[in-house]
Amino acid sequence: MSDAVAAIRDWVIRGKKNEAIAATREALEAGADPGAIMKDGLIAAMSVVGEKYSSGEFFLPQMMIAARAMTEVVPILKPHLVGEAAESRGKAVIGTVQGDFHDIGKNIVRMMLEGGGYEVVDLGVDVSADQFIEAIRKEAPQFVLMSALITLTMEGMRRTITALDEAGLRAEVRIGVGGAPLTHKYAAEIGADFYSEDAYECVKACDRLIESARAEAGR
Ligand code: B12
Repeated sequence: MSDAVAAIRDWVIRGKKNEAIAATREALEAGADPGAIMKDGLIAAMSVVGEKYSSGEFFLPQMMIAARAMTEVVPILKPHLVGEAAESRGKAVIGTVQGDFHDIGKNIVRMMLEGGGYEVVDLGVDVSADQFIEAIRKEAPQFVLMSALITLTMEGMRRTITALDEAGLRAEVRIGVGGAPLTHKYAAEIGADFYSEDAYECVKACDRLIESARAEAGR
């Protein structure tokens, strides 16, 4: 990892948003790879913050100021990470499940999908199964994407999928799930169509599903 990326990571861990912003601008001007700033700088910072919180070195306020620093740096990176797509590839409804207020990862997924040419309807955080159902009826998306960061709130994904089934909507959409505590195994167990470990993989998974639906329709 370059010194510039390490510096951004360390400013975010310390919650120093102005310094993190300045370091990010400088690194971009010096030609640093924006993908590396995201992955090895910002996302790595959040892992360290999570570890420090788990070990008792950090408390909620430190976690909050680090999260705020990260949230402020992301828009600076956005134009360097995502292009302008010419045509819409498809529509996705995205939200963080009920009881969960973590949205940094979801917002990155939304940003990368928009850059990849998808129209994204963002339902925000603490989204109930009923709210997902209402949005599917209104928006008719190809994809429903759910994020969860807390082990206990992951069950909101299962509840939502069951509710979609009961509402007769399950076959209308492809369901993708993600968030730090998720696994392929859990995604399969609750009947999701895919799990991706990061935003880049999520765009690729949606692309693959769109391509196979097109191939199927052309057959
Ligand atoms: C920042 C943070 C916060 C911030 C959130 C700010 C915000 N606006 O989101 C604040 C300080 C508010 C917060 C609050 C809490 N937090 Co918190 N938080 C974190 C922390 C440090 C980082 C999360 C993060 O943003 N990571 C960076 C992003 C980019 O990564 P990501 O979310 O995983 O997203 C990537 C992928 O997972 C994927 N992805 C994400 N979503 C989706 C969706 C789809 C469809 C797909 C395909 C992919 C995908 O793509 C993303 C980008 O590549 C984690 C630690 C950790 N290691 O995760 C704890 C952590 C998640 N928090 C935790 C806890 C306990 C809490 C609180 C309960 C604390 C409290 N006592 O109040 C509250 C929860 C309140 C609530 N009900 O939601 C625990 C959860 C423990 C558990 N396993 O259940 C963790 C793991 C910390 C810890 N080690 O204990 N938190």
